[in-house]
Amino acid sequence: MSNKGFTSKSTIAAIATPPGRGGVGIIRISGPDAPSILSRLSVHRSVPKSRQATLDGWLDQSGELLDQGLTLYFPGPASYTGEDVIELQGHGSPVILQALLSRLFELGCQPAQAGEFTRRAVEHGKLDLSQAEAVVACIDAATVRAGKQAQKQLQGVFGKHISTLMQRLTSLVAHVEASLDFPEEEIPTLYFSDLGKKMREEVVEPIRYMLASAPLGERLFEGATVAIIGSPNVGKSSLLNTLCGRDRAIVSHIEGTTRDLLDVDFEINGIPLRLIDTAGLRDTDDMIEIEGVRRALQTAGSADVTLFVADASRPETWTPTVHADLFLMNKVDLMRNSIPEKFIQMSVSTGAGMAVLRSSLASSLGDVQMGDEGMMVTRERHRLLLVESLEYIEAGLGCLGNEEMLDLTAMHWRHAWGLLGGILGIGDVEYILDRVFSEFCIGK
Ligand SMILES: Nc1nc2c(ncn2[C@@H]2O[C@H](COP(=O)(O)OP(=O)(O)O)[C@@H](O)[C@H]2O)c(=O)[nH]1
Ligand SMILES: [Mg+2]
Repeated sequence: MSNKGFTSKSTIAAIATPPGRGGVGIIRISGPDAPSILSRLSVHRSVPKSRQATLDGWLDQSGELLDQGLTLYFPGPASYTGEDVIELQGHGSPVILQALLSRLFELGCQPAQAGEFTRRAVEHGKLDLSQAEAVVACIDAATVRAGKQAQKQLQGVFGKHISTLMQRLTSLVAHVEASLDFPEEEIPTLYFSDLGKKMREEVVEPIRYMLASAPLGERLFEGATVAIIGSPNVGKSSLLNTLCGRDRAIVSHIEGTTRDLLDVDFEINGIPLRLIDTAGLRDTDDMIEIEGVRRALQTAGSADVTLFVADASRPETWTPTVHADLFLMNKVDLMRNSIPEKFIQMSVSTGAGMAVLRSSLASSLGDVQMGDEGMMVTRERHRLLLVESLEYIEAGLGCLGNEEMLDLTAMHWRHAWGLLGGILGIGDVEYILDRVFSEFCIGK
């Protein structure tokens, strides 16, 4: 773990609970002076027993009681940050919490930067960088599936897979380097083809497997947009209401009912989605509807997935005029003759075909079943490092056949190792840390 730029000498404090009033408000303190500062704040003028919730009171400058609640003391290194940590659990008044915080600053605490508690945990080797990122993911999880995935990463399952790949790389590089050290020795060519085979099976294939999960993994946290387009009256708004399970959009037999964009958040298989209903595509003289159609086309162009809806009873609605990912034939309760094969046949009225639609939508969002969900790639940062490391591994494999170029193989593979290390925060990664922790909130 890099200790470069390691300046965790100060004692930091921040309000850890979100802004606004709440039942409980929590202030966290971390650093070497935490116990002595607490003993000047507490009515008991002392630090409570470690790891025991203790009823406490906290005083202002003039010795008056500001608030009372529980104080928790976690001596380092067995604490979240690895330093002495103190948590004050008081009442959730923003004014009183702010007054307590100001008092802590008077007593010598520094304001914590965004993510500084977790950053200190990384600097003290309590978490690797992928685990620290998982802390943000746990907070941001919009679905239970995303939350469970973030937990796996926080437990270090993903990081463990990366370090296993790094160990395998190290051993393969060592084999190449050993042969470089003894150039006079006759090394059978089979030796190198075996090394190449091992590299493909033990490193390249697992990385490819992990990368295949990235579209799903990233969408699990970033969400995806799904646009519904089609002619007027085909049942677009009805579909939106059915998918999200509530009466969100006005449905009527009158053409041109939906003129503005209308969106609703929901999930399919735990993937958070924003579903966007649009104005029916048609030529019209109505200025507002023209603008609605323009916005519909724009939305269809930028959505992650576009659903084209047609009306089984009106073949004139069957030809999409813009790109679409899934083709839905609605109202098959009215007619189901000679429907082109690319359409999913469905009826919002009867519920027919809805299960097929949901699963097709999930697969077009990249949903996959993984044997080990802990291998899922959930961040662009991880994906880019994996892709780049794969390029260097391949470059190294390309040089493996030629004895003159073996040193290049070792060099490329060592570089690939360093790229994988970047995922865990190993190496000279100050700039990575700055970027990763800029995503955090204060108090985490
Ligand atoms: N028979 C039948 N009618 C439907 C179905 N889906 C929607 N409708 C009706 O079609 C009309 C237009 O629906 P709407 O959702 O407003 O269409 P939109 O203009 O595409 O948004 C309404 O009268 C709906 O009740 C369906 O599956 N079967
Ligand atoms: Mg509509």
